[in-house]
Amino acid sequence: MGIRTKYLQLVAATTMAFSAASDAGRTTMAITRESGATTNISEAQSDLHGDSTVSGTVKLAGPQAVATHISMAADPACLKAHPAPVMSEEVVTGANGALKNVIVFVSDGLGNRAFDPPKEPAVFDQKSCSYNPHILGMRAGQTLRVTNSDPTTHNIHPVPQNNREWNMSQPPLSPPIEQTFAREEIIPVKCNIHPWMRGYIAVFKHPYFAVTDKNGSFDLKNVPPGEYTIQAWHEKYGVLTQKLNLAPNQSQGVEFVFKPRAAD
Ligand SMILES: [Cu+2]
Repeated sequence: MGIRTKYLQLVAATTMAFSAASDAGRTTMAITRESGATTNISEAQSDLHGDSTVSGTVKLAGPQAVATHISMAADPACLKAHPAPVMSEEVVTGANGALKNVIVFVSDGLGNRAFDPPKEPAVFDQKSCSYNPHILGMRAGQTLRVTNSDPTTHNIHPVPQNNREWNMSQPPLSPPIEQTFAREEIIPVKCNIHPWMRGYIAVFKHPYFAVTDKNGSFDLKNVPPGEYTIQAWHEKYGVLTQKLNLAPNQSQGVEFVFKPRAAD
């Protein structure tokens, strides 16, 4: 049974009526039951989630990449934060070619399902003159909270293609900067003061994304059954795509292998 069929049956069974309204440019929905009680969208949207999982690993084929060092000598406060040499986070590999910092996500197959963003902010911290996390996955419309944990000034500057560009200075002990991104996009982030600082904010309209850990592992949980296109994005090696058909209550494994060209 397809998710659409299942969903329609669910709607019929509970005799819910949907109404849509536009609130300050953002579409919201209310659900009215026969009793007249109204529930909020998060309850309604839990119906959109499934019980299937896509999990797996991302690997880098071929010789292990040579880690590169970053020099933070231009700012004594940054240099002081690192007694040991600082390694670039662009290519981070683990055992057996495991590739860290790949964002894996559903790129197609959810149709016109709409998911309300979480109320909690997504936190992007500037710590020891690096971005933490290096790649932040968050939702369109969710609050991005940028914090500065360093005793030096940063100037955070996301460089989007499909969202509004901004850059803001954040001296030590400043309050958090809060912003939102309206549209899906993987946005490079730089610091206008420290040229080595580079991170990414990946913005999605749905909750089915994950960033690989040092084992190259990821999990996409609570995915509804359906036919999906899954992508794995890496800042240096680009995008890999796979299609899969996910049955209800199924755990499906997927492996992505980046095969860099010699020039990479
Ligand atoms: Cu900085």
